[in-house]
Amino acid sequence: MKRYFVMTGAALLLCGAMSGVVQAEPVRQQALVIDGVYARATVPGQTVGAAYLIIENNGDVSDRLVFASSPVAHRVVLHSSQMEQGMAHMQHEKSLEIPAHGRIVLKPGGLHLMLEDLKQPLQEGQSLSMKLKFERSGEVEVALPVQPVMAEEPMGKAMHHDMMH
Ligand SMILES: [Cu+2]
Repeated sequence: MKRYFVMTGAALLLCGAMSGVVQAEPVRQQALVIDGVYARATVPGQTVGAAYLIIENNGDVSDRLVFASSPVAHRVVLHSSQMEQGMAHMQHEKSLEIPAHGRIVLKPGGLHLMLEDLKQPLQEGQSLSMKLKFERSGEVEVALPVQPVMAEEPMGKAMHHDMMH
């Protein structure tokens, strides 16, 4: 079994650079549009994953992301990360404001949703579901395609960040 995962990981790394990025359909929930969602595939031994998305608020009042959960992880938490002296430094955020007519982008090296204590590895090509709970707009479920480990990102920061866990 262990060998299987090792080989899968190696295959993912090899294919990663060449595969196209699968786009998920935007999800609408009241005044919010959730777009560009994806999670990053994990490498063998990795117990946390990261998910990214864009939240747009077309309403006249601000909203707030207050909770997230996924069946593949014991906890999903919101993190912000910053580079400090060449090291990625992460901070836990309790909630995230989405200003009226504003747009929040979760991306590698910045805000992200951290899937902690994974129950299974995240493999490229899979889709995982995540529930997002907003203060005003309520709960919405999104399907995140799992992208290769090095999908669409400036190498360095993000990888470094993942390796820190
Ligand atoms: Cu994090």
